[in-house]
Amino acid sequence: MEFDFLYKSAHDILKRANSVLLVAHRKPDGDAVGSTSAIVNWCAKEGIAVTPFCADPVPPHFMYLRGAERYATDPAEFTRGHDVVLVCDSGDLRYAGVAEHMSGMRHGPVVLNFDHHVTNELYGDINIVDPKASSASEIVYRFLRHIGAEIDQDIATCLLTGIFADTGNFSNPATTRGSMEAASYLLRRGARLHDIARNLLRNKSVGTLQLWGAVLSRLKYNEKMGVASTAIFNKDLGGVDSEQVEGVSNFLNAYLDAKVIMVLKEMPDGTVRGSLRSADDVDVSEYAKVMGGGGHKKAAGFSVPGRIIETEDGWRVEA
Ligand SMILES: [Mn+2]
Repeated sequence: MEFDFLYKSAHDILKRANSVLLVAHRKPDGDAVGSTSAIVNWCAKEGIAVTPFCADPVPPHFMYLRGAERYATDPAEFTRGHDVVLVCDSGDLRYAGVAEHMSGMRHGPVVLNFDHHVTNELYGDINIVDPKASSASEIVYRFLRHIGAEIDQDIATCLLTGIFADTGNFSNPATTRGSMEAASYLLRRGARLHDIARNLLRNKSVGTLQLWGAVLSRLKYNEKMGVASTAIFNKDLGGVDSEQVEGVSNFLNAYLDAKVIMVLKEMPDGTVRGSLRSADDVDVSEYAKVMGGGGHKKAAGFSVPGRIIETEDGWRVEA
């Protein structure tokens, strides 16, 4: 109910747009690519000119989604006079990787913000932000349902990809009646769940799993705090792409019963990135904020300069 007017306004703006620039956040995940590709496909059916953009190339394992091959990565896109910019799944424009490009847009486009991060900065002219939604894809789903759009198999597969990814394959606390009902509707519309599971889960290399092994072998557990933590050092990465270790905190969250899970990772630029997860009712975004970061109640992160030092019962970041 509270969003009805916003859905209608966003629909009116999109219908009247000359051309829409659609932004998926950098280092795109299933929800970023799923939510934006769904809109690409809907715009194509409606005859709305749309250009999807992502600061990083969309990874090959998303190419089963129609529209995933269409993303522009050249920031020059922001100088081409798009009159509407729609950003999905980004709490702020820095996270999206487009803050500078956006501030350079002289003609002042209308900005639409579809998101579910609790830390969302409401940077849009229209903000459809619901932290209770499992995913940005669930927001796009509600939007499309509200405006009476026909959800075809391609759109359904895109949206179910985002819900599947952000609910941790329907296992984490974002798995609610609402997200399951959306998933159920999308399956009725022909969403290809088998393709989703194969491409999102069975996409790890042997090198990646060996790296996970090393990271898991140094897992520490602080019983008093209920915090399980581990660290990924520069030397671990060897030939493995550092993005390939992102999944390890989700893996721990799925299989280890701890209040909070923290994975620290040394980055090539001399910073340490912390990734926090909780399956409990602990709000890890509060922890992340203390460290200058942000995120969701159940999944958050931060970044600080320094390197990781092992201590007796945990880890310390030393400048
Ligand atoms: Mn998301």
